[in-house]
Amino acid sequence: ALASCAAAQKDTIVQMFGWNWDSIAQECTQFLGPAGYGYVQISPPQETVTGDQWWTDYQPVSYNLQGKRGDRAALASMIEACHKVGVKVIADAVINHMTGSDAGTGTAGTSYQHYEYPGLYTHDSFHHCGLEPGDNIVNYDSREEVQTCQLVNLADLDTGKDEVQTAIAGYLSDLMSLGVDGLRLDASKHMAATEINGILGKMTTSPQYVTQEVIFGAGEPILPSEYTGNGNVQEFRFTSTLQDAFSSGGISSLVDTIPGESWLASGDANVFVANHDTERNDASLNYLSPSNTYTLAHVFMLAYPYGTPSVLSSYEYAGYDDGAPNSATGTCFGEGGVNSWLCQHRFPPIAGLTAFRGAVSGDVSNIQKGTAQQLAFSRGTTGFVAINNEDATWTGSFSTGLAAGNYCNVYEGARNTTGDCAASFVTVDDQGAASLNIAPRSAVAIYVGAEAPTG
Ligand code: LM2
Ligand code: CA
Repeated sequence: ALASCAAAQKDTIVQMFGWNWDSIAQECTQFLGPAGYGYVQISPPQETVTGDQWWTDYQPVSYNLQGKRGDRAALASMIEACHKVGVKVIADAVINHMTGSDAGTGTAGTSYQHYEYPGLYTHDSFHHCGLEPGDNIVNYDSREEVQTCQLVNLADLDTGKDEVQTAIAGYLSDLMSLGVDGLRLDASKHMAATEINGILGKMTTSPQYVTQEVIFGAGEPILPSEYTGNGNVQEFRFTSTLQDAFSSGGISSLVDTIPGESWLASGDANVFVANHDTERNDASLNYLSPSNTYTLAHVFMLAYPYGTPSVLSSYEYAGYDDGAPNSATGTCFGEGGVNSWLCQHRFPPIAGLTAFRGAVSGDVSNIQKGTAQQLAFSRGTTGFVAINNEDATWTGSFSTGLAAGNYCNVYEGARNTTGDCAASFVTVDDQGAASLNIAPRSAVAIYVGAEAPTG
């Protein structure tokens, strides 16, 4: 059941996957702040192994804040720029492990070997679970194996040890000292919830927001709900449910089935249509999904009061390993072709629905359904959305819950700063009804606060 009195929230997170710090600073000022996004989630900021692949970010070499995306000074000034326009910063914190590769030199010039990171960790800082071959996790039905063996050969920190917890807490506290507001704890499932609690307890300042990556696996012993004492937890069942619904299963029942029985409570959940892993491994919709389903799923996520939503902002890729394009040469403008920035956070429906989410409050009401791929609902008396994930127009008179008036259709984009609608508006009559022709694979969204200009 939904929590009652769902309040307006400026809580939308944008995961700026692969963006460098200077570009994020610019985008905060130019777009994210004015658009009403609550947070940017940045790629892991610490020193990593070198290479062109995106995933080098997930192999820490040290906690020196000099990675591919910029140095400590650039990080600090990005945080300042984002704060200036009311956008908070969440750092992706890779704390379960260090590198997978044998030996090398990191992005800040630190020489390392597997299990030896000068001045930071030595052989004894790591789990050596003894599983043949290579200490790697195979069996996800074993809690011990998942948490003390290695994820794809990545040297697994002994996060139960006091000195390891202290070192990690020192790194996270350093991020906080630069103004970081929140943390995404990478690979949380691979650390005991009590150990994460120990690490957070050793920090000098507590983060304002924490989200933990604990991928739900049917039948597995480690449950997302174990981690709620530390902060939010990512609800991957939301992601797969939207993928199924928008691809084939039908969206009309989503208001009845989300959240599912054993899912995280709304206040504990962080949800997304896709993240950087799922967009690559078919565990979600992605930018290549047909028939506008990727965008329409975002409309549902942002309109529906469940969890804290994250919008992935990523880039086109030809292969799994492809790293981000060079953001120094521009991000949201002037590029095309393979490996270009997608800027999902600027998609007019996504920006428009982020504004909607920041303004509406109230429970889901006035639920209206057409076919199994058509769903409309109100958020109390403050907003209304109709999603037509069908190849035919959805025509009808809809109860919106809103007072009579003309409202901008923010599916076409947020109302602009001069008060004009991005494109068209919807008229609500004295009974709160609107006559709509909703185009195939499209949506309509209106809310109190985005009225159409009069005259
Ligand atoms: C995560 N969450 O738990 C991240 O969201 C996910 O993106 C990370 O995997 C993973 N955990 C570890 O932080 C990525 C990527 C992997 C990549 C690792 C490490 O999905 O493909 O593994 O980062 O960079 C790569 C190679 C893999 C190799 C490993 C170690 O793809 O074949 O394993 O490095 O050298 C031998
Ligand atoms: Ca572990």
